[in-house]
This record gives sequence, C-alpha cells and structure tokens, in this order.
Amino acid sequence: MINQLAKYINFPVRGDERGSLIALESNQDVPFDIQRVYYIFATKENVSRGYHAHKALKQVAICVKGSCRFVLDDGVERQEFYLDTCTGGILIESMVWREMHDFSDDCVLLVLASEHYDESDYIRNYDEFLSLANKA
Ligand code: T46
Repeated sequence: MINQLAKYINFPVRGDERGSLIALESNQDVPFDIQRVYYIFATKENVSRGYHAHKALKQVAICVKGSCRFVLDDGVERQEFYLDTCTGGILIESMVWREMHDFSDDCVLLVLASEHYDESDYIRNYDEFLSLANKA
C-alpha cells in the first residue's frame, strides 16, 4: 500500500436544530499547537498556487467553501487530494512539496499552521527540495 502524503482528518460536527458547528482545538482535533491561521480566497480562474515545501511547518488545510485540488510530493511520489468539504481537512507534514490547482470561484481555503510566518522556512526551488528530501 502506498503511504499517504497527507492524512485526511474528519472533524466532529456539533450540531443542533439551528445548524452545525465545528470547533478545532490545538493538540486535540489538530495535532500541533496552532500558531497561525490564514485563509486564501478570490483566487483567479486558472491560477495555481503553492509550488514550495516547508522545512519545519506543519499545516491542516480545510476547504471551508468551494473546492480545490492539492498535489503533494515528498520527493519520491506525488499524490492528489481533492478538497470540497468543511467537515474535514488534510494534515500536511513538513518537507512536502505542495501545489494547489482548480480553485472554484467561491473557494475559501482555511489553513491552520504550527508556526508563525517565516519566509526562511520555505523551499521554493524544486531541485533544492528534491536534494534536501532525498537526503533526509
Ligand atoms: C501553503 C499554502 C496552502 C504572509 O505574509 N503571511 C502568511 O502567513 C502567508 C501564508 C503568506 N504571507 C504572504 C507571503 C506572500 O507575499 O502572502 C503572500 C502569498 O503567500 P504564498 O505565495 O506563500 O501563498 P501560497 O498560496 O502559494 O501558499 C500558502 C502558504 O504560504 C503555504 O504555506 O501551504 O498556502
């Protein structure tokens, strides 16, 4: 069996007669201390994003509205993950190259991150990523 490059996490939905609610807590629903939250929206048609890996950062990505497609790559293999629900997300560990494609017009991609923003944690060159990933 192929190892999954991201773990899919289903979140518990707390609902009542008024509707639904999902609460995400550090080290419970999300397996790290959440240091940062950001969201990506209004991505233009036919625009792809990402094209980088992170040395240390772990993230959970949740498509809270609309849909998008992730391509993840650990330097050995590539896998695709289609996100189109707010009731689950993918856990992306460090040292995974990511590309995001096919954002729907209404896509809102919420990301929970284990670290504050740090440009020095990014690997934006694919050849450099391959060389570091295959050394690890
Ligand atoms: C990832 C995917 C899912 C900040 O100032 N603070 C932040 O926390 C972030 C994430 C970005 N920025 C600035 C840096 C750039 O000037 O926002 C601009 C766009 O960032 P970037 O080109 O890194 O965005 P994406 O969509 O290519 O990637 C982002 C995350 O960087 C990345 O970690 O996994 O979303």
